[in-house]
Amino acid sequence: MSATGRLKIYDFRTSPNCQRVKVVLEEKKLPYETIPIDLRKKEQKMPKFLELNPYGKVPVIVDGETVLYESCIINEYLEEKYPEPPLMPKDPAQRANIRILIDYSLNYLNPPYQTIRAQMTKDEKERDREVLASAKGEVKNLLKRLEQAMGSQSYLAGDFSLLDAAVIPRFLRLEGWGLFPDSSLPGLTNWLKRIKDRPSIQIIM
Ligand SMILES: N[C@@H](CCC(=O)N[C@@H](CS)C(=O)NCC(=O)O)C(=O)O
Repeated sequence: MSATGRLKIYDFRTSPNCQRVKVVLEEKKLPYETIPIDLRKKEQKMPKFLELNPYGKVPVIVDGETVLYESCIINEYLEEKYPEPPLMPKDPAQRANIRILIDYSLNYLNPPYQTIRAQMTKDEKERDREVLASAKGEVKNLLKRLEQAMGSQSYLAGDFSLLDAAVIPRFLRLEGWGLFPDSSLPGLTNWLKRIKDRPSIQIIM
């Protein structure tokens, strides 16, 4: 099925939530127009933008008459509306497991991830080393579940899927903060190396 008109994404280039949607748009080779929203200028809180997304956040996509926000919901919509190439397995149980792992990686893992982020955005000398080390340890510990789920597969759930798209922006940041490569997470370390060869990932790096 081809796109009805050209999809639009309201985007802030470095936003991880926008990046996971752009990965799916690229994987599905959907033509799209990027409308930059400058979060530093609070453009996301302007009345015109709030008409699109009452939460005042990016991303938003416009597909014909359809206006959607919430990155993971947008990705599910893209998968249903533009099923080729498929980014979810056919089996309902496998699909449910992917959704559990997306939720786990974005929500369950969020508290220590945000602690690291808060520390890393400070000047080096302002960082609390103990807090940082403990949060890094906690994230690595939580990532063991993804490492196990992936096993010897090429991507987190076998073939490249919405799970890889959902979590890659977070992993690129973890790598930037020094958590990867990690010999205690060899599967995820290799996956991170491999996934960066995909053109869809290169556009968010
Ligand atoms: N749950 C939303 C979160 C969206 C979100 O927090 N977007 C951030 C950019 S990464 C944003 O727009 N922040 C600006 C603000 O909250 O004012 C999603 O997955 O799309």
